[in-house]
Parts: sequence; structure tokens; C-alpha cells
Amino acid sequence: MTRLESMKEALIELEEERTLELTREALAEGTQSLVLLQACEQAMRVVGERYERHEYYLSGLILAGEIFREVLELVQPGLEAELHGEESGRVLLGTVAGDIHDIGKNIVATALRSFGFTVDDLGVDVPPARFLELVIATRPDVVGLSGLVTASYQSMKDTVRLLRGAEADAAMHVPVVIGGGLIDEEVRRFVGADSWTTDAMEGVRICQRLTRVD
Ligand code: B12
Repeated sequence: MTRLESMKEALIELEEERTLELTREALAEGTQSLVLLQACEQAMRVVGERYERHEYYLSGLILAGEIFREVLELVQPGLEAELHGEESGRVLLGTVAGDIHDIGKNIVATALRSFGFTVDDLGVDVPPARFLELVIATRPDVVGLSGLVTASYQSMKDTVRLLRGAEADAAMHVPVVIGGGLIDEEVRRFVGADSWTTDAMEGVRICQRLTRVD
């Protein structure tokens, strides 16, 4: 088993110290931050499946989230060094109402900032009206909505409807990108968003495409 695989395994088994130790070792031997993050995302998926099968309880999800946060602290400096870009557009980002998952959203924020975007991060459990308020105040080029629980899709839909609705300035048609582990084309259609992704780097490319002035 490679060090990366061992690290992934340790996270799946919720072994905090071992995960962090292996992360430090992998970084020391030159493993890219992005590669480490991808391994962590796969591990989190397995943790989620174990929770679904009742092999892990809520405490398992909480611990996994905690360990991931600590891993993120270790890889963050490398991540910022690996990614860079010219000054880009402005993105308004947040996890929608009814959802408190923020690990993925925070990774996207870091990736976007590293690529030169200005990111206004509204945090978690953000109601549609708050997004509208900030769209009017900050005039972003893209709105990014994050959501991991199924219930978040309705909040995303409500947010898009409000942004496209009568209260919003018709001239201000801001593209909306949605992201989160379980999102797919069907969800995008339900929500009425312009684009979707389950990957932070693809999210950056989508935002670059949407803000490109040709
Ligand atoms: C860790 C975790 C938690 C932690 C979250 C900690 C935190 N600070 O975020 C805690 C313990 C708080 C938690 C709580 C709950 N959780 Co939870 N959780 C997870 C778990 C295991 C991992 C999530 C994660 O961080 N993944 C890693 C990140 C990096 O991946 P990501 O979020 O997908 O983000 C990437 C991309 O999607 C993308 N991206 C994300 N957002 C955006 C936004 C934009 C704009 C763009 C461009 C890209 C983008 O970029 C990221 C990097 O590539 C998932 C399992 C899974 N499969 O996702 C369950 C999971 C999401 N949770 C689940 C559940 C059920 C819950 C609870 C309801 C449990 C409970 N009984 O209370 C609560 C929800 C409370 C709420 N209202 O939100 C279910 C959801 C099922 C469903 N269909 O609704 C899952 C799928 C587990 C499962 N399989 O059952 N959870």
C-alpha cells in the first residue's frame, strides 16, 4: 500500500493521529496538495457510505469532518502555492439554507482565491434572501451554491428563483453554479442553475469560463 493509500485508509478508519502523520509524510516526500485532497474526498465518500449503512454513527461523521479540517490546514499552504492565476472575477459563495456542510465550499473558496478570484463567502445555512441582498450589494460575476444534503436542492431552487425573480434587477442575470458531492445534471435541471460540478478545480474552470470576456 502506498503512503497515500494508507492515509486514505486511516481517514476511513477515523484514525486522527495516523491520518495527520501520513499527510505530513506524504507532503514531505513531495505529494501534491491537490492529490492529497482528492484522496481525502474519496475517503469521506466511504465514511458517508458507512454512516448510511449504520456502521458509523453521527459521531463518526463529526470526527471525519474534524480530521479533514486538520488535513486541510496542513495542505493549505501547498495548495495556494500549487494554484495561481491572474486577477479574475468576483464570486459570491455560500452553503444554502438547511445545510451546514462547509468543507467542500471552503476548498472551492481557497481554489478560486488562488486563481485570482475575489470570493465573498457567506458561510453556511444561507437563506435565499441573503444571497439576493449580496448580489445587489457586490454585483458578483458568478454565484456559487454549495449543498450536500438532499434538502439543500430545494433551497438552491428557491435561491435561483429569487435571483431570477421580479425583485432582482432584470439586467443582472448572474450565472449560478452549484456544487456538492451528490449533485448531478438532474439536480442542476431541478434547481435551474447554469452549471454544476462535484469537483473544486472544475468549479474554478467553470467560473473562468463564465467570467471570460472574449
Ligand atoms: C463530514 C460530513 C458531515 C459533517 C460536516 C462537517 C463540515 N464542517 O462540513 C457533519 C458531521 C457536520 C455532517 C452533518 C450531517 N450530515 Co453529513 N456528511 C459528511 C460527509 C461524510 C463528508 C462531506 C465532506 O466534507 N466531503 C468532502 C468535501 C471536500 O467534498 P464535497 O463537499 O463534495 O466538496 C467538493 C465538491 O463537491 C465541490 N464543491 C462543493 N461545494 C461546491 C460549491 C461550488 C460553487 C462549486 C463550484 C464546487 C463545490 O468542491 C469540493 C472539493 O472538490 C458526507 C459524505 C459524502 N459523500 O459527501 C456526509 C453526508 C453529506 N451527510 C449526510 C447527512 C445525512 C448529514 C446529517 C443530516 C446527519 C444528521 N443526522 O444530523 C447532518 C446534516 C446537517 C445539515 N442540516 O446540514 C448525508 C446526506 C444524505 C442526503 N442525501 O441528504 C451524507 C451524504 C452521508 C451519507 N451518505 O448518508 N456531515
